[in-house]
Amino acid sequence: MISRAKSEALFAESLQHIPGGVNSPVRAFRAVGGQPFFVQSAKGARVTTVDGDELIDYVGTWGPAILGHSHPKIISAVKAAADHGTSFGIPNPFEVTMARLIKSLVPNVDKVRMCNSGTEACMSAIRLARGFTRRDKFIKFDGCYHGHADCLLVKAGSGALTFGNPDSAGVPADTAKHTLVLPFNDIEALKASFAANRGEIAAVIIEPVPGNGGLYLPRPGYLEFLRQITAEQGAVLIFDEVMTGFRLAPGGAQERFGIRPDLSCFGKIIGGGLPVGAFGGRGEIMDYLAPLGPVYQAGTLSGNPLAMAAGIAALEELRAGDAYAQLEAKGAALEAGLREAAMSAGIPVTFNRCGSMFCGYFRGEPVWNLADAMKSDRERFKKYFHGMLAEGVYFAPSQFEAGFLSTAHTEADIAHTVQAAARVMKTL
Ligand code: KE4
Repeated sequence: MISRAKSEALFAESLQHIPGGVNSPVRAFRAVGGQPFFVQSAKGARVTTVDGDELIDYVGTWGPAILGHSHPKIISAVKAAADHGTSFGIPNPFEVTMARLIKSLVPNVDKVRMCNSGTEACMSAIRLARGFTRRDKFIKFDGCYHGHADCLLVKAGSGALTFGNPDSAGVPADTAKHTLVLPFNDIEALKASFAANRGEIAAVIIEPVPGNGGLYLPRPGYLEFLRQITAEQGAVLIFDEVMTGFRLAPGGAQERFGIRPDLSCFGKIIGGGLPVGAFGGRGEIMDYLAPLGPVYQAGTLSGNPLAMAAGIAALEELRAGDAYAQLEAKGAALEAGLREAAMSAGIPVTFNRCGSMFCGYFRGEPVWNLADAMKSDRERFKKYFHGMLAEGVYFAPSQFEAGFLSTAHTEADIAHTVQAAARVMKTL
């Protein structure tokens, strides 16, 4: 078991100052029950709680920690940059280096704009696509999360083909109505939506490998069809690679699947753990952005020198070695071990994986979309989550989140995880 005294005291106080005691809802453990632990420090594949417990971390701060926590090259880059100042609000050389690095790794990006979160990146990309096409409607997919901008907190409306409904209090129906929400992996739904909104759809935004409903994969041919129909219909194809970017391949999912989106959104890894977002793509679209064009977008801390220094260090380290081969091998080993653990315990599990992103669902049938994912046994997941935590392994505190491996996870870490899973699954 992990000790909790200091975390509990901190959480009790945090509840007095911060809504729900957390600065982002998923951290509150509401999906798994119990209280969150507080972290004192993190190094490599491990986090250390304020009560002194060390946990093997498969959340990796939700994706940024692809090289493990506190990678020495990232830490020294941030320290060196900090000696020269923490923010200028004036162009600095790091911004040019970062833009050049992103373009070198993602050939579909002619120009890129830095911002401060994945939410900002996706929100801005949609505004840009609307400005470029002079159309209002756009398509997103059930289970895909693109941050918390109003137009993205939308669920399929009753007239799902023609308008969306708010999925959060505070989002006006007038805002939500322009957002069309379709099931992922459903080509017929795409065809029907474009037919019902001919000439009105500005963009389609998609997580090419959705990591916010757990993890599921595009069916063969699906992304290719999406690229074809958006090109035919004059809609901007936006790949939200905030999670998959620079993780599934040096050039992200678009490299792995060989698709050329018009715009791409990035975040997480390119900040090396510091606050960052970015969006980029075809130059003729990007040049619609202020100060060149009529689409406004801005940010006090965009291109912040510390975030840029951290992200540059991360991308250069990823590019230097054989990180992607390592991540694939680690992912395959973890998958094989967890499948074996479930088999030996006689527990039906569907395990989806793409490189170093994964999700195990407590259900025997395949998971290709959110509806499938919702049928998994969440009570079993809760027991599994807490059982693994007691074994010193921290998975995401929700069935509907992806897990992340890093280059810092060792064979011993994976062996411990798999042996612990074999023990815990027998108790489910
Ligand atoms: P941020 O605004 O949280 O930096 O990024 C939003 C975002 C956009 N697109 C994708 C594909 C994302 O996964 C995210 C954020 N991911 C969540 C994890 N599911 C962040 C964790 C949180 O909300 O605390």
